[in-house]
Amino acid sequence: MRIAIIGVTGAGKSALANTILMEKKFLSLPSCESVTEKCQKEITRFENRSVVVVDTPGFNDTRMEKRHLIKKEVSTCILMLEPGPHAFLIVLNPNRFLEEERKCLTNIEHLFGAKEFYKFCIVVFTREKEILDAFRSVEEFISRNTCSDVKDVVRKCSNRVMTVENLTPFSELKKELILNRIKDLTLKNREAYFPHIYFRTANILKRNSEYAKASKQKIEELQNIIDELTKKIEKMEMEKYQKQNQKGSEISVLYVRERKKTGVQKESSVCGIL
Ligand SMILES: Nc1nc2c(ncn2[C@@H]2O[C@H](COP(=O)(O)OP(=O)(O)OP(=O)(O)O)[C@@H](O)[C@H]2O)c(=O)[nH]1
Ligand SMILES: [Mg+2]
Repeated sequence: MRIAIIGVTGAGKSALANTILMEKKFLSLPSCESVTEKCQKEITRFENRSVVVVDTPGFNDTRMEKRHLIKKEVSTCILMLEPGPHAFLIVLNPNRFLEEERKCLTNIEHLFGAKEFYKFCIVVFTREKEILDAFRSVEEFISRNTCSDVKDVVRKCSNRVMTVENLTPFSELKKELILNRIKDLTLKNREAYFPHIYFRTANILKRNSEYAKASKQKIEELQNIIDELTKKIEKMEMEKYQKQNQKGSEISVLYVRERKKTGVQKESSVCGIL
């Protein structure tokens, strides 16, 4: 199973990832700024299968505001979940739904597309204890105490919602509850994974980089061949030049010798005349 954890900064994405892994592998801190800045991938096991979990930075992050940076992280996240995620956990803090959260949901919808994407999503409210201290169920909390945007995203996810308390100690039971919900979704989708354009873009990026690597290698090989051929040509030219030089000097020796001979002959004939 391959899972992407997405949502607003500070909602508890990294804490949820740790709950699933039952280990503190992801940095989770109280902070007024975003803690996770890059996607991180970890692997755990569930029912003899490996489960890949990718934690992401908040998609509302002010420092990630520039859309291309968010896109880059989305591509990284999808690449880490190759050939594509089976589930997206949209993490929300039940205590907050302000402009940031609204912006985050809009960004998510923008980045992943609409209808098809929500087939792979589950809304996860962290701080379960606080919800269940005040309401009988998460459904009651949603119907009585959330705004229309939250209701809307829950509806888009076909009412797939769960609550998690990350601050209690790790437990096998909590891990199982979460992963069973994801397994149900995966079975419902017949093990299909999210086939979004970003997944394709990520693959194209990867293929391009492989192609670039192969091309670089090819260019280096060709350069080596050219270098060798150049050396051979230079050597041949040198030899040719040396041969020519040798011939030239042989000829000039012959010439000098010939000149000397003819000169002697001339002299002797002149002497003879005289
Ligand atoms: N009470 C309570 N606090 C939680 C829960 N989950 C997370 N927190 C706290 O919320 C704060 C932020 O949690 P993170 O896991 O760092 O949040 P994040 O979504 O990964 O934040 P970024 O990495 O900044 O995007 C931390 O202090 C957590 O301890 C929860 O279920 N209950
Ligand atoms: Mg985080």
